[in-house]
Amino acid sequence: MPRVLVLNGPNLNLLGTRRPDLYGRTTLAEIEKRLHALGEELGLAVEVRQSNHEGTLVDWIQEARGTADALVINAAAYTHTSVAIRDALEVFEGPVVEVHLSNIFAREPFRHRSHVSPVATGVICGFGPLGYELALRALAARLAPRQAGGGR
Ligand code: DHK
Repeated sequence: MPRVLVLNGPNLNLLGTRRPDLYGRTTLAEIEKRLHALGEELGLAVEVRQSNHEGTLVDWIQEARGTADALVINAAAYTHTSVAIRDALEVFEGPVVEVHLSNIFAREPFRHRSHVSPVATGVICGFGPLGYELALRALAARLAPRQAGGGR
């Protein structure tokens, strides 16, 4: 079964109570539960992690080489600042989906630049927690095109 690692960056542990006007009221634990259920439906083994630390995220991306087939990443604020996360993602062999709950392009100019996008397979932003589910569906189509109906 293809393995998907879902990584979340700083402050996403506060989802549900942090700026619900921007990020909604769904907690990270609820997102994780949904992703596990969807993973079962799609035939993907899903693991969800969150860290407030840049180096920890870099370590997890490095470890994913050989242990995960695909990555979903919401690097949160590090999206806009971290060359280290970008460089780690660049050497991951499988598909990478960049996710943001909010539409970063409709927000402050400093959020318009992503260091992740140039090394991502695709980007989903602005759909709240649904973005993570869309990312899993996109990966299912990539990793097992016949089963997921994403092949030709
Ligand atoms: C989450 C954050 O914490 C911000 O720093 C990003 C992202 C946007 C999101 O929309 O999921 O700028």
